[in-house]
Amino acid sequence: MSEMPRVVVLAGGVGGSKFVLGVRGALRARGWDEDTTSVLTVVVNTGDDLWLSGVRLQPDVDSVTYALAGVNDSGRGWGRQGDTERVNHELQAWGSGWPWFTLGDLDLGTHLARTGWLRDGLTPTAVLERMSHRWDLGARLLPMTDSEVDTMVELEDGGRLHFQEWWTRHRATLAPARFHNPGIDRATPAPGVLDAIAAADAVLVAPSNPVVSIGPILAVPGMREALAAASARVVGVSPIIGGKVVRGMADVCLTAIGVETSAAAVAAHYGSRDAGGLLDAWLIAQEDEAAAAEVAGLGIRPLVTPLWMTDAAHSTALAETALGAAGV
Ligand code: FO1
Repeated sequence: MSEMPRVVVLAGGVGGSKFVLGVRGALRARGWDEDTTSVLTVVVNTGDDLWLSGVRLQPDVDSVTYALAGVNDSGRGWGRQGDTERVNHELQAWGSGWPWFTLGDLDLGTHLARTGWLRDGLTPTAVLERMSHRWDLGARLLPMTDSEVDTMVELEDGGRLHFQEWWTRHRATLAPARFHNPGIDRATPAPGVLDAIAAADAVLVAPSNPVVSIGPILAVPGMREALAAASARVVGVSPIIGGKVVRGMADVCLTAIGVETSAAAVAAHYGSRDAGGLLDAWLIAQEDEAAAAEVAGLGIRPLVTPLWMTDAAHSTALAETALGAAGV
């Protein structure tokens, strides 16, 4: 391809951010002069979003933004590098928010700015567009939808709580029966999402949580149809390496929806595009090489490649392999 390919990435938080950094790196490494912002669109999960202490939090949107800006706390996996917690202590003293949930001072600046603009009547898409101008992100970020569709967890014991409480307070230890996003049936993809998918030369599915990160994106009405109709190939990256989740508690989410924690089972969960599913190709780790035949049997092209994104160079190499699998 002689022109810069147009790439759409579907992404959640930590795995999504590292992968998007890699895609930006791979596009930049190809040596075009063009700013990658015009060709790289990231559709970000907003199912993790919540209202807390009067502000709107968008954890996955912020993780991707901060990572592309180079201001993320990469050790912790969320929030800003070198953040402090003065305001958080004050909020705790007032009994505001959740005692187990930290709102960093710099991070709160983001939430306050966002909430102010939402209160002024801007849509989440317009807010994110405005926020993207602060740094040279090299990507256009779009929320999956402008509707508020926060993820709720219904427990085996009949209880029901916000995903963030289940994840951060209980560390996914309460047995989940179901995850759902109230109102998602009436949501529509954010402006620009469907056009970006239709115009894409490659659609990449980041190695994010298949249930609570990629799941909500695919659940927005119209999204699956757009992906099925895309002229680009859809290439996914397994979030499972050596039969284990890389980080977080995605295995608990997978078990809850009856999917085994394996590269082949997640591929089967997404399904082959030829059979009405999502994927044309699936990148699996060398540790999971034995799963390649099973993936091929699903009608999905397996590609065995190193998946550990331990640094920028590895993320870029992985993204380059994914772009190659998409034929660009
Ligand atoms: N994760 C935690 O484990 N503890 C926290 O106190 C916490 C605060 C927090 C604040 C803002 C933000 O954007 C994310 C935050 N996260 C925190 C991460 C987040 O809860 C989850 O890891 C993701 O939503 C799951 O992808």
